Amino acid sequence: MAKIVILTGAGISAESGIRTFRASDGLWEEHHVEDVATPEGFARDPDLVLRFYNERRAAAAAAEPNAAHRALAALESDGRHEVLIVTQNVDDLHERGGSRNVIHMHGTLTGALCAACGHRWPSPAVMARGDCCPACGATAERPDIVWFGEMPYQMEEIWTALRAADLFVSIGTSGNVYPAAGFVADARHAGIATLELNLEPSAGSAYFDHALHGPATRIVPAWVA
Ligand code: BJW
Repeated sequence: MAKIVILTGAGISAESGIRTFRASDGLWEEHHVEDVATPEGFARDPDLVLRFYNERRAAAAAAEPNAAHRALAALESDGRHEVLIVTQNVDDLHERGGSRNVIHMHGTLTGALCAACGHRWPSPAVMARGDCCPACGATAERPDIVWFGEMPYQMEEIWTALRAADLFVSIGTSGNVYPAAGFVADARHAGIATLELNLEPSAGSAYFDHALHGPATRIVPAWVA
């Protein structure tokens, strides 16, 4: 069975109505993503950061998986491919679209994390300052999101899968944020075929063997078919 590792980014959820990061210059209410998605930003203004994620949580819950999410789920269940989706997205549209083998390397909007003891548990729909950790009782609840300067989740598992893959596919990501942006170079180094599916050429475009450009809901089902 052909082993395929698929990296996805905000572009795959764009047509479900979820805003990408680097559209509108990466600004959210005049704040740079880098300011609301850092431990320093959270320490400086926790209410702002909690509001940012409460809004994103509501937007993700209201969104529906699109044809690109469903096409990847069909690829996984066709019995001919071993598919691992490594997503940078914190929404759950891959799972709701039917995918089973998904790694959320940047965390999830549906998770809470204790900054004191590292315990992880399901997030309330609206996270407020002062909520306690169910494991240690500290009032250190934060979104279970990997912010800039923090280590993404399951990196060893991702690199192991990447080294064993026959094909690496990158979908809907600008290729600006590491370590995910480096996967294509890692794959090339390991002699694995690489394919980019994106609205436009990404920052790492030159590294890919092949590319298809266009909206994900058109080009992902076309590639899978
Ligand atoms: C469509 C479409 C449609 C639109 N159809 N396509 C060098 C090496 C290693 C690290 C660094 C380095 N230099 C700097 C760093 C540190 C930093 C980093 O990368 N900074 C950059 C700004 C340079 N990285 C980190 O801090 C990471 N941690 C880390 O490196 O730990 C140490 C380490 C070292 C070595 C190995 C392992 C670890 C952590 C990064 C955390 C990122 N967090 C965020 C926010 C949290 C999640 C959230 O709130 O949602 O994650 S930032 C934000 O960017 C979010 C995204 O997951 C991430 C990537 O964005 P994405 O998905 O690519 O979205 P966009 O908007 O940029 O692009 C969308 C694309 O879709 C575009 O190309 C569109 O054209 C396209 N598109 N519509 C198809 N319809």
